[in-house]
Amino acid sequence: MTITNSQSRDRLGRSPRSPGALLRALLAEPGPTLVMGAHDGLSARIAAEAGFPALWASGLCMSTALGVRDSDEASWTELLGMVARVVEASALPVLVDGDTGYGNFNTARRFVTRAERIGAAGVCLEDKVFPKMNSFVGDGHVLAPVAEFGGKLAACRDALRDPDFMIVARTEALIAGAGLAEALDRAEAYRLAGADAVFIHSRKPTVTEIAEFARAWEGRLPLLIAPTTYHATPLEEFARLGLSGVIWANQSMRAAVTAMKRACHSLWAEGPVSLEPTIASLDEVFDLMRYQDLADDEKRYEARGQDGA
Ligand code: SPV
Ligand code: MG
Repeated sequence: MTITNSQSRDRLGRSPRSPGALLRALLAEPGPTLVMGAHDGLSARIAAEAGFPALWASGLCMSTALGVRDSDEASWTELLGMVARVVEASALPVLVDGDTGYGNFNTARRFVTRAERIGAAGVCLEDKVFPKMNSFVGDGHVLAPVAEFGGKLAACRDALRDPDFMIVARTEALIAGAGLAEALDRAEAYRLAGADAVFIHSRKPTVTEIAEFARAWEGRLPLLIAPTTYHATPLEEFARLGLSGVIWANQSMRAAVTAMKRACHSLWAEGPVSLEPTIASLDEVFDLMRYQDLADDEKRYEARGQDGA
């Protein structure tokens, strides 16, 4: 399982390779790369400190952090503002959840080129119609026509500057109940349209339909999954299926919801006494945000200024 990034990096953790090249290299390594969901600078920093080599800027989680539903209620510029925070907070490659691309081929390529410019490593686009609804909500998931979505992928590919920036095509065929054959046909069409990887999504409680897809796919492109509902599957099984990426899409946001609820209820009902030992100290927060680096830099630049005076 990939848990570290072996690329050479400088003192600040920056790599000489582009974010897209870094993500490509990770997905090409043997075994699934574990990609952690993030929704702001803090969750990105915590995921990086834990050891994850790449991040997923989750539409669900960024929407939740903005206080809105994952049904294209946040504008794409609002979401890219969040993505910028995720990118800046760590030196890790970030795969951006671009939902449906917010309309047609033109809005999708605008989104993708802006994501590239703010330093993301790739964008994942899904083959539903705008406005989409989160894959775990309801049954009204309408798939976009295959040719239209293929054209959208091709337009995005053509608009990019970095040839290594990744376009990941996500098919929602299994979510929409369209079946395995439709999912495979769509993934193949998206490969031919220029996708660099495929994200096959499922909301079944077991890995069975993902396993069927992965076996039939036979590694034509790197395959990514988000095992939100089939989380009990051992990671070794994902490796056996030849998966390239496993995205823990929303666990960090859900952990934060539980912790914030507990803290608010406890403070309201009982006051601060029982809460304090269960929450991060301020020193822990300052360490995470590297306040000490700022103090060190202050001394360094003071000295540099005196050298030149
Ligand atoms: C997201 O994180 O927004 C995703 C993955 O699209 S999921 O919510 O699991 O569908
Ligand atoms: Mg999403």
